[in-house]
Amino acid sequence: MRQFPEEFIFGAATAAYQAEGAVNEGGRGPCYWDEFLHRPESRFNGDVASDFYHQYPVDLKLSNEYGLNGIRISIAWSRVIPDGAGEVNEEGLAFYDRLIDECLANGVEPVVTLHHFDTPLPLFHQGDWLNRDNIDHFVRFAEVCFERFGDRVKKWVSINEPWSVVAGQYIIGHFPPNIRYDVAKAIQAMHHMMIAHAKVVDAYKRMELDGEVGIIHILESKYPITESEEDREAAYVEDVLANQFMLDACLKGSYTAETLTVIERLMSLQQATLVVEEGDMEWLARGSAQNDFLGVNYYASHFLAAHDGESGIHHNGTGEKGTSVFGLKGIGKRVSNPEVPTTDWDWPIYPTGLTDMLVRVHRQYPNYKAMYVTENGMGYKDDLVDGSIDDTPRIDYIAQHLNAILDAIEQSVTVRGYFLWSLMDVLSWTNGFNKRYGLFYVDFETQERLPKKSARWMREVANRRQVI
Ligand code: BGP
Repeated sequence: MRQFPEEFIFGAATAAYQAEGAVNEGGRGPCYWDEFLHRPESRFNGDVASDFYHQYPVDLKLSNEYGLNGIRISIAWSRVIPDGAGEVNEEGLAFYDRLIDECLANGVEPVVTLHHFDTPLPLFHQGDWLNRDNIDHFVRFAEVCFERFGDRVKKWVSINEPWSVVAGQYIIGHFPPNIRYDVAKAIQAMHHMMIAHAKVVDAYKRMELDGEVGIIHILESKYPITESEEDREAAYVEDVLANQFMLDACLKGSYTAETLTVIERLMSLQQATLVVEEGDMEWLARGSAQNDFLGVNYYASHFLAAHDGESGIHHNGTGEKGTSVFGLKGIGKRVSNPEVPTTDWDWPIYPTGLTDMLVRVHRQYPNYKAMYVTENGMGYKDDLVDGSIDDTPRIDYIAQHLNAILDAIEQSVTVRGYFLWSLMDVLSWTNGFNKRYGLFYVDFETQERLPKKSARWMREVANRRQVI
């Protein structure tokens, strides 16, 4: 039976706003989600979430008991620098000291993300990543964290999923500031995020710390639904926008001519041009030479058809299967592939897309050094029956994706770890608490944790380093 490499990390992931709660404790300032999810029409918010701020000793003990040797956590920028740009908050730093020490005491390596969708509110109101000042504020925050935790944290992630941030903020509109179909803004913000990433990598290396630093991208493969030229073009354009533009930035350190042709055409559809300031491309080049790894988040792939009509998007945020619509003028339309099953939130379950993506990065960007699959998992409405949770569909999903990783490793791709999204059930940004991903079920009334069937299965997988 195939085995994962000896040093392979079997971990699970969390993110500050989705897990911590305690939004008014420890001198924390608000991030933009606090404001957004407190509108009267909001169905949920992250005030308490999974109470990780207080429950982390329980979660780390469980991680250890269930065979995990890695955890992704993120540091909330607004706990450390409450307004994003001003004074550093010692209480915030002290919380992460305790959390990191608890990870290490349990033999669970912390992989720490600096930006997981949670820009501090004042900086958000100044334009977030569309405002270039955000870059320098973010680099300062990163330096504060490197200085304080760099002795104990050996794997750092600058930014989690730039594409999801800008797609949510400027295309789908389900993330604040809720702008729709503005592909030009999305592209410009991604460019700034990639400069920020490069500067953070450079800062880490300048500080001569002895760990690794990288970035995480969500990388969903895009396939034409038919072999027609028009459908192939739609898949190609969505791939350049969502994947290749940023892979070029972080791994090549420059945008290739093919990438720029697509990007410039998309900008011109909105009478815009990509603004690249003097020195930007030098930063990208410098960053790309110093990355230690690429984190790949993978949940789904998409099947594309040509689309001549206006843009139209419906986000399925409730789990009402079959309600999603995603069509962008000048790009294409996501369509269902009858041979590919989907989750209740309409996410196609297509593990081959993960193998294809890992192999593609390996071939197209041979300087990537190492990849980690930093998120993968299945949103599911887990039912508590007689005090236990049978989440067999999630086990099947994870097994298929672990096998997809083994397929890539067999093709010489360097993959060093797998982090399941999520460790325990957490808040889902636009879906709330009924879209669960955790290995550990959370009773959000009592904050009690209950290992699901998948947790017991995962323990066996990690122990044997085999998919069982
Ligand atoms: C990724 C994010 C995570 C997590 C996950 C599941 O994009 O990095 O924070 O939320 O997706 O997404 P959702 O909660 O929308 O199902």
